[in-house]
Order: sequence, then C-alpha cells, then structure tokens
Amino acid sequence: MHKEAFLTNEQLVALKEKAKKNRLLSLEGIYAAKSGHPGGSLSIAEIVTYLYFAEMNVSADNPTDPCRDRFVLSKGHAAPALYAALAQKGFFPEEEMKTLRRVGSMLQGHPASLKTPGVDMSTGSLGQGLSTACGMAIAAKGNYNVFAIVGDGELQEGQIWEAVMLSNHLKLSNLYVFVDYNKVQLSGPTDEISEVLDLVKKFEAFGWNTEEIDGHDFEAIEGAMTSAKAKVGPTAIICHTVKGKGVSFMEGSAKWHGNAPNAEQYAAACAEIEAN
Ligand SMILES: Cc1ncc(C[n+]2csc(CCOP(=O)(O)OP(=O)(O)O)c2C)c(N)n1
Ligand SMILES: [Mg+2]
Repeated sequence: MHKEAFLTNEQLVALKEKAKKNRLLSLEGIYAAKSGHPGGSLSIAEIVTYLYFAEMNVSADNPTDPCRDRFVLSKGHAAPALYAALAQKGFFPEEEMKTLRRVGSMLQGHPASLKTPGVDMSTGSLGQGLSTACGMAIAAKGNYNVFAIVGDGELQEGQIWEAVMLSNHLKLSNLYVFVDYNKVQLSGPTDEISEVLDLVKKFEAFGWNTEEIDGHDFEAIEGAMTSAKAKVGPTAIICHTVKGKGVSFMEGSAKWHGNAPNAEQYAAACAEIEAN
C-alpha cells in the first residue's frame, strides 16, 4: 500500500469535514427522494472530496472554462456524492439536494451534463464513462487532466477494457482512473458474481501505471496522485473502499446498493456520521 503525507494537518482536517458533509448531503438527497444509491455514494466520499477540493482545476465562477480539469463519474448511480461535492464547491446551493430525482430538478438520478452546472459528462449506463474520459483526455492536448471513477462491478463491462487498451496505446498521461473497489455490486459481493481477481496485475498487463491504496485515506490518495503525476501513461488508482462507508448498518451490504433509508434509519445514519 502506498502512503506518503503531503497534506498539512489543517488541510487534512478540512478535507475530513468536507467528506463528512458530502455523506450527509448525499443521504439528505436520497432520503428526500425516497430512492437512490447510498452504498456507492458513501464509498466515494473521500475520492470526490479530494478531487474537488485538493486536486482539480475547476471553479463555479467559470464552469465551462475550456481549460478546466474534467471529471467523469463512470459509475453514474453514485450521483449524490458528485452533486454534494459540486454543491459544496458552490456550483449550486446545497438546498438543491432536497430536489434530487424530482421531475424538473437539476439533480437527476444519474449525472446529466445539460441539466447540472459542473457535470462534465452524462453517465449511468455502466461501462461507457471511461470511454468518454479517454476521449476527453485525447482532446485535452495538454491543457487539462481528466479524472474518472469506475465501480468494481462496472469492470465487468467489456467496454471498460477497450478504453483501457486504447488509453495505454495513446499514452494518455493526463488520465487518472479511480477504481472504487468496494467488493460489492448491485446484488451481492462482486467476487461471487464475476470475480475481478488482481486489479493491479490486470491494469499493468494493459500497460497502465497503478497505485493501490485505502480509498478513505486522504494522505494515501495524495501520495498516489503525486506518484502518478511523475509517470508517463494513464494511471489506475485501485482504491480499497467500503460500500456504505460511515453508516455501520449500510457498510459492506448489497441491501443498501439502491435503497433509501426510512425516517428512523436516516436519523441513525446522520447521527453516526456526525459523531464520527
Ligand atoms: C449497463 C448497465 N447495466 C446495469 C446497470 C444497473 N446497475 C446500476 S449500479 C449496478 C452495480 C454496479 O456495481 P459497482 O460498479 O460495484 O457499483 P458500486 O458498488 O460502486 O455501487 C448495476 C448493475 C447500469 N446502470 N448500467
Ligand atoms: Mg462495487
């Protein structure tokens, strides 16, 4: 496991607060909508928080800046975590989270770039987002970096590996892919459905640089990004995560892949996140 500390203690504390808020906002939206995907949203809270608050060159003042860094949430069902980060970043008011999944809302169930300020790519059909990220990285011509998050279950889609193959062939050094390796997909443990085996070996066999980290550890994410930036070619950051992270009764369970909490469960979840 890669781990190096570059963040100051102050920055680390601030990022942890942002991730906590990210989880609360995701759950607020899902609870209000009475539907959505809490498990896969909670598992990427640290990754999206790091990208939007410590890495990416993006600004709510100029959301369509042609030179901004791009983000593709290839596992689009985790939209609440992306919306929460964008709200925290000032792309729209946090209050909007309560309109999640409503007809006419800017916050649809899956990311829609024509509806939501700050969303670079519409996603939701698993397997496709990485191809679009690859295309964006080609189009960047050195002007920006592209970041994508893919799910471990999503890696079962063949199109993922087409994009992986081409990204190496084109030596896309500006492409960084975070694998949210939470070991659970929609209906159960990923390895019981179609095992992913050794992801580091897999990506390396396709010519990629790899990092393997705890995806809930900001210093590890920082260390992986620093090492990735020094290398030529695309990088896959294999992030060991916990589906439903932060809410004990949701952790590691496929039951909370696509279920909203009831009032009692919502209160318990918020209390636990707040207390952490
Ligand atoms: C092409 C396609 N097939 C099926 C689905 C339905 N679906 C949504 S999430 C999901 C499971 C994804 O698992 P994983 O990538 O591990 O996501 P996470 O654990 O991060 O929620 C499935 C099958 C979809 N969105 N797209
Ligand atoms: Mg998963």
